[in-house]
Amino acid sequence: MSTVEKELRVGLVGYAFMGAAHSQAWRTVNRVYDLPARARMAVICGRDESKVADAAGRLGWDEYATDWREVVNRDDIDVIDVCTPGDSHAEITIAALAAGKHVLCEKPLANTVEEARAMVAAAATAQAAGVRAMCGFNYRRVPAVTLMRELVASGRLGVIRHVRAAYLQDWIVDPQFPLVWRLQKDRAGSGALGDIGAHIVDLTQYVTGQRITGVSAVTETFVKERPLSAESSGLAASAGNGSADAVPTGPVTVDDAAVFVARLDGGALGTYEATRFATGRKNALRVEINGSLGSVVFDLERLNELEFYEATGPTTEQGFKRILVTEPEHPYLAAWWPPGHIIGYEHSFTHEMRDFIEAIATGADPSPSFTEALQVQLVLDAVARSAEAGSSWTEVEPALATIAA
Ligand code: SOE
Repeated sequence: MSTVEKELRVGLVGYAFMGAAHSQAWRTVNRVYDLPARARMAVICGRDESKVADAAGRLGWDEYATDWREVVNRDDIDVIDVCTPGDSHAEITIAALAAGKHVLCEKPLANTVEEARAMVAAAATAQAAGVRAMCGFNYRRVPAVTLMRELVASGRLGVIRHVRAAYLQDWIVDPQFPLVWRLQKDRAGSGALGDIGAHIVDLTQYVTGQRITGVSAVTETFVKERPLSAESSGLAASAGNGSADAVPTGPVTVDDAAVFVARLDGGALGTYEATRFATGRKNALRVEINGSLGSVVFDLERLNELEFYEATGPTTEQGFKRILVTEPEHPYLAAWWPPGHIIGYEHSFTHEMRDFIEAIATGADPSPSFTEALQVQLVLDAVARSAEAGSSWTEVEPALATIAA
């Protein structure tokens, strides 16, 4: 018997990759978890009417709309889920919070620190009126990652010395891959840095409970000019393209790769790599933490597993063990399948919706809060500034200090 009392009517803005992933999660969450509120997939919103109409039917939404302003101001909507490119996160989120809607905003929170600060301020004002805001760093909710954090927090790893993180993709290795919005600074804010670097910055701060305090970085744009796509054809084509029938091209204005070293406030050293040029690596996210008493390793391509090494007992018997993270006692898993019946990428989003619904219904503060997401944004900003300044050491302000200022 379900204990559901309340319906939360959701409006989702955006219907592409993340819109589809979030839809899947909204559709599943109350079928798996017994929660104090039930999500209703009320309306999906996007500018292109035929595409959003198609998405509404395919993804399971009651209705579609083409104007997000109308959606955020509707009296019958309780939650706004922002899955648009980064250039509209701040505007939609701030309007939705002002209209009293709970907001889930995709990562990275914004395209700039300034926008992120404005979003934090809007969330703080709305929170006083009982409105909740959360940023969608979904990988926190992979059970093995949550377990990793628990192991670090319990002291089993001792003092954390090293944080080693890489997020590797290869989808733009081909120079003929078109100039999509993710390769344009005005739309995406940054490239590999904000899109996938943001995940490893958030994950490592979450898992260790430590904050990155300073960085030294290099970034690179390997392919500087790309063919315009239908999506990017509004951009001015570059001149001097040779023959008259050559495909028009435009400049890539974001980084293809970002590599940096960091210090964390608990004394750990961090190394980070985010790239879209790791040929053969499709979506390879790996985090390794080394402490004085042990180590843990997470690899997204084997997301049901966690490697754990404890430097205890006879040295002849020490070694990394593989924990299969599918027991009902493991985070999030009691509601899914029997042990060994593995889960995947999409489940991280279902877990995200579960936690958000629970926070809204119980009045708890959801995490990652916008302040935590601002902390990530401050790191991204410091990485970009360090790279511009020839890798010079760049301090990262604490988010709380920047809000108070
Ligand atoms: C980019 O390719 C992307 O889809 C990111 O935007 C997601 O956040 C990441 O989870 C997978 O890769």
